[in-house]
Amino acid sequence: MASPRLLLLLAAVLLLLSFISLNSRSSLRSLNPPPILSRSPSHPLDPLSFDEISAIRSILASYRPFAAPNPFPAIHSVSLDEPPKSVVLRWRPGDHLPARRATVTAYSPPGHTHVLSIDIASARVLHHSTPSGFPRLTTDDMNRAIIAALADTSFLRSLDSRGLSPSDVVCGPLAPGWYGPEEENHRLVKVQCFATALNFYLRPIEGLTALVDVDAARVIRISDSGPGIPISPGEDTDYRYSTQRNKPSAFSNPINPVSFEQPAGPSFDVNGHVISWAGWEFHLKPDARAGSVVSLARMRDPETGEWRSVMYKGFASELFVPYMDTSEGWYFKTYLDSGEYGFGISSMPLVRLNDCPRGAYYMDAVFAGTDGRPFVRPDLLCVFEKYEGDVVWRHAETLLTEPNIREARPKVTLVVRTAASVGNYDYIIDWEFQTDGLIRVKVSLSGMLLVKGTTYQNLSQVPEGEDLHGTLLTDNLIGVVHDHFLSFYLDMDIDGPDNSFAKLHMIKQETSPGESPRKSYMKVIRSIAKTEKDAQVKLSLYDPSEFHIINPSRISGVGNPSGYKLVPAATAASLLDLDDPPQRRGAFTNNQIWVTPYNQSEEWAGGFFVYQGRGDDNLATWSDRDRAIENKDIVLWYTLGFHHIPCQEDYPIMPVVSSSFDLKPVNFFRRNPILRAVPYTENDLPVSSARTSV
Ligand SMILES: *[C@@H]1O[C@H](CO)[C@@H](O)[C@H](O)[C@H]1NC(C)=O
Ligand SMILES: *[C@@H]1O[C@H](CO)[C@@H](O)[C@H](O)[C@H]1NC(C)=O
Ligand SMILES: [Cu+2]
Repeated sequence: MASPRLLLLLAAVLLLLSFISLNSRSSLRSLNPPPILSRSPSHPLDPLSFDEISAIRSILASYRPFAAPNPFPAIHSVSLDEPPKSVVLRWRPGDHLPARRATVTAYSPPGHTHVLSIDIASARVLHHSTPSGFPRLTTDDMNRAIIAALADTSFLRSLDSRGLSPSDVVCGPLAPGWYGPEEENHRLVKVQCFATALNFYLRPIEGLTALVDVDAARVIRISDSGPGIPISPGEDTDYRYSTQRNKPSAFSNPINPVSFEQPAGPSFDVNGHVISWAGWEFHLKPDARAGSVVSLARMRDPETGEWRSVMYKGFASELFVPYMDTSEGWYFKTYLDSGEYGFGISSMPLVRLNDCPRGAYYMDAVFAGTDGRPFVRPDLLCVFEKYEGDVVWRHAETLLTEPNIREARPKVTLVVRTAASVGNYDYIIDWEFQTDGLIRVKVSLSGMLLVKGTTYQNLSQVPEGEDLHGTLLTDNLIGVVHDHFLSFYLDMDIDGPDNSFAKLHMIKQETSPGESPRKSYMKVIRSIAKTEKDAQVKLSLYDPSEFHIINPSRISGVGNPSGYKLVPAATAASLLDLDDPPQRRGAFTNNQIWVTPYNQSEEWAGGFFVYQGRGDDNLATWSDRDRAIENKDIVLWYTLGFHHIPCQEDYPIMPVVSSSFDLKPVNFFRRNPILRAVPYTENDLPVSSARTSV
């Protein structure tokens, strides 16, 4: 247990650290950004500014169908309608910005979804369509559904039978998925509640669900399969430091505050939304649906000085989180979090010094509220340099005695981070850039498990053969088995838009009699995908391939095409039936890799409208058109997956579980691009040393 004096000291150190962090922020070699409220766009891909969103609201308010006396619709999203790629690629700093346009999704109850395209300068609505499909919920929708449930007499009776009144509960607005005609033609929310507690997620009121028609604010049906299932007391589940610090704890000493040294300050530059660092340059913006979007990533060739394009646009396109319990209160929990709730809009401000280290640069977001007015979400993104004590390349020569060769270079990377809190779960997404041209995309999961109430307090009580659909975590709580899949949109433009997808298939080749003492070797067979179906890939350890995006017109001196390869790491595939309704909606997980021809309207792997969608407009349906993809502008899609069998350590809050994938140069550079990286000496860094005892 830390002594009060130590805590005081710690507080003083933290205070000091926050001053240092403020100082290092101002010493960034960046143009000091103007306050977010007065910032105007300076790049064709810059997100809509505060003023632009205000202007769009005025345009909508005087647009005949929405102008008084007609009711103003609920605004579900307002985002930049990016100019065509060819226009963005031609644009140079100093040029006029291409026309600023926005796409607005709005909804007029009951049942009218609007998609509008707006030209801001001319204050005109260019297109207005009323497609079928529902946009993600607004917070007003969520509140309306919860209030309706808590006003329903039969719902109240069910609460009352458990000794609870509306003031004793916290309720969640759950997307119902799509299972047939019931989930069509009207917007639905399933409301489930928890008994109040700081960590209410661990006190489910099991089995009680209100199916609510959102527009009518009316309860359609109550199901209650849970009387008799106790509500966990949720003792000792508050995870805040303010309550934990006074507990007798830990047999180990606390770790002293840690930060890595940058005596000369950070090495990245921020110019509006353009970040540059160590030969990299990219455009970075917050997005209400995707969280963060990295665009126009390019790298300066260290040998020629040429700027070389790597990726036009990359972002987390959709998530699929199916829970594996088929009972009435659980079967529908098969979330598509980005399209149903919005990843960016669910991201709260990052916690300085803890979510991102000292020296981080924070970027605010401007989003539109349900009324169409702009609001600022501060610190949505952070950018920082990372040093974990790793090595980027090394060699110690043992066969030469003279000269004595010991060469090692430290690995420093640049990280872009966001953290979305979609209900109980937190998703940290990192885009990490390395000096050798590698981009690592890392996903880390934390937050609270969705748990199920049970009468069991000990596994010994569970009848033989009964499937708990999860792990008994503590008395009366089961952590339900589930998956997480995140599909990434990766519009790779290796040395220009026209690229091909090459598979380097590795097979066992047997030798012919007498050829060699060896019986077999691994042989690489290279092929180019002609159409989309050739590029639908299911990963397999015993049937491996490398996956390259290459530029067939950019050939190195020795004849290899310039390329980047996709390198999967630990991942998981969905085991649901292809015809299971949730799997049809999450069909982008049917393969881990897909390649589609570039099409500006195919960006959301689960479809543009996901809420109660049937899955008829998604990556799988696009790809099944089997369009040509050879030597064309193509988009790579990779789905990273986690199977999650909860365990006791995930309670009451989960330590992060991470996985990643890499985009790694292959024959892109003539040779190791960081041969001239400079090693550190003791003059570069203040020396500090560990406590030692003999
Ligand atoms: C739970 O069951 C195990 C046997 O499976 C038993 O050893 C243990 O004592 C039980 N614990 C409680 C609290 O009942
Ligand atoms: C672009 O995508 C949309 C939506 O999937 C589709 O309707 C359209 O036909 C596509 N265009 C081309 C040229 O494939
Ligand atoms: Cu999980």
